[in-house]
Amino acid sequence: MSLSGQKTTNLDAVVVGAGFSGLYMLYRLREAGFSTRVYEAGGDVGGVWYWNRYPGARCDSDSVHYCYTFSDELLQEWTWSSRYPEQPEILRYLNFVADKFNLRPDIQFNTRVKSAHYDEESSRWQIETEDGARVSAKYFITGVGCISTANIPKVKGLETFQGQWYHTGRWPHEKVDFTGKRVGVVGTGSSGVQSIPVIAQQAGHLTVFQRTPQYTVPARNHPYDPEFVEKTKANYPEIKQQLRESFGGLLVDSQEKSALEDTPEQRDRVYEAAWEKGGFGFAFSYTDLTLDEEANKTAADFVRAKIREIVKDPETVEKLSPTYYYGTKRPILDTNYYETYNRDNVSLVDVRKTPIVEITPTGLRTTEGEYELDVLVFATGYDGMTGTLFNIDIRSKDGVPLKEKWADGAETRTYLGIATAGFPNLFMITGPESPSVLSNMPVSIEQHVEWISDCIEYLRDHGIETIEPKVEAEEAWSRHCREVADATLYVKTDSWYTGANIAGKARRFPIYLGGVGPYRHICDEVAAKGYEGFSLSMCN
Ligand code: N01
Repeated sequence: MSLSGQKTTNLDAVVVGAGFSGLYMLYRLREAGFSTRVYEAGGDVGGVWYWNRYPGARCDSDSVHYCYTFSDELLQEWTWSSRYPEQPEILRYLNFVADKFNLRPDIQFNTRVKSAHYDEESSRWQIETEDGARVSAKYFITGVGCISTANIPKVKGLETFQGQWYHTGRWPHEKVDFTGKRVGVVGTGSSGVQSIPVIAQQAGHLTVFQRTPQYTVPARNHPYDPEFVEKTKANYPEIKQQLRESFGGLLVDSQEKSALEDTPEQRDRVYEAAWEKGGFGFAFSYTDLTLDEEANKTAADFVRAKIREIVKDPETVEKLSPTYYYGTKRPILDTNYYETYNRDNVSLVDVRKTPIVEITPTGLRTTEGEYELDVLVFATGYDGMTGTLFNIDIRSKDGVPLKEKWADGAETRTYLGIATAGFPNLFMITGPESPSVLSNMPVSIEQHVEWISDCIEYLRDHGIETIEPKVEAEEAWSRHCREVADATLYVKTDSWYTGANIAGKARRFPIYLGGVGPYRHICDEVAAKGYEGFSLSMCN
């Protein structure tokens, strides 16, 4: 049922975002007969894949697993070219999905949702967009992504810069030409590590401003051979089941034992094989790499040895060698990242030692001196997990802003990472305290979308007006989430996971680390028990 031409003031559901989450949410709700509208700030579908057009942007989960699995027809019709395709191919895929399922008529592009206030009297969400339009919906569903609010450092003088500057997550649609230019890249997370080798090939000179050196493992991207694709397509039912039951929503070779059970020689063989194979397998080589300091050190030492082997200049080796616990920032995959520092046109500046002081009209100044630049690229990441949710003024039935409920220091946030007490009929796809960014996102997105649409159908079929977590269920979930995280090394590292990258943000670890498969079972059990832990109120 399309909404085109219909009155839009009263909808069953409003969904925010037309990326992987929003597209599938729309499909499911529409199939179930709910009038649904998606609002999308971008000019087209794609979510992160619409915005992240920086050089070298590509996925780093195997593409045959980094996709929807809900439609057998779609799985058979779409063919991925390679293990880690570039952004344009992933964007083409999402456009293909939107067209195949005729989703566009129910998506309003170039429209940012400004506020969503729950009105207890009507039991409806009152939603306003930035252009002043208002709609009312029974269900308000966020599919805004976990890392979509760009973090642009507040460096003095940026407005005076006479060259061009960009953030990787807000890349222009037109090609940016670096040929012969003096380029600076600030940041060496996944976006920096992907873009630096590509920019280096074009730039006259590239200066990388690094605050924290990173562990990265070769991606070893390669075109798929047709036989592999055919076999994969034939096996999708089994693959889908394995992905859903897996720990991270990925299929990787992992040894079900501690790194410390192997001798140093055995470990070297395991790590070397994973390094050669490329991909996330390295991070899963042993079960305790993010649990035990000694086990962690074995993987960290291996990567540091690789850096010494690859990079020629000893001073650069020193600067590039990470010291934090391996894997406790987002593991990174690269193509020729460390090798890039052997190029004559690339230099590395340690801005932890010599911090950035200001941007000048002609470049960037650190405490050590000024670097003249024509182009400046901020690969400085995002206000993750909550930043985008907080940019919408979401208010509870008592008028409390979500931002206030989750204020710094608040220990309790969500039930299952899907819903939050005080906000009836609000659902968050891959919300805080779900596996989200520590999983292969499409797998987690499909799980949430299916759980949410099944829930909404249940409410309709049982004459239930509202659903909302009970405070005690929420407290127990937040506590469980925290206890699982506290048993790992993740909480000991400053990262965007913990909010440490954003000045003034409270430190917490809002990701459920219990694993995708076990988490799915918990959510399914809650539903099977009539939405245990939620309060349900009947229609009058
Ligand atoms: O951002 P990041 P990202 N001065 O936060 C540095 C996903 N992703 O865009 O580590 C100087 O990881 C910061 O330094 P530090 C993926 O989940 C996926 O790269 O905070 N430096 C860091 O080096 C990923 O984790 C894909 O000390 C500053 C960098 O900027 C997430 O997105 C591709 C600074 C930011 O790294 C975010 O990745 C790309 C400052 N003021 C992204 N502020 C794939 O699918 C920050 N930094 C492959």
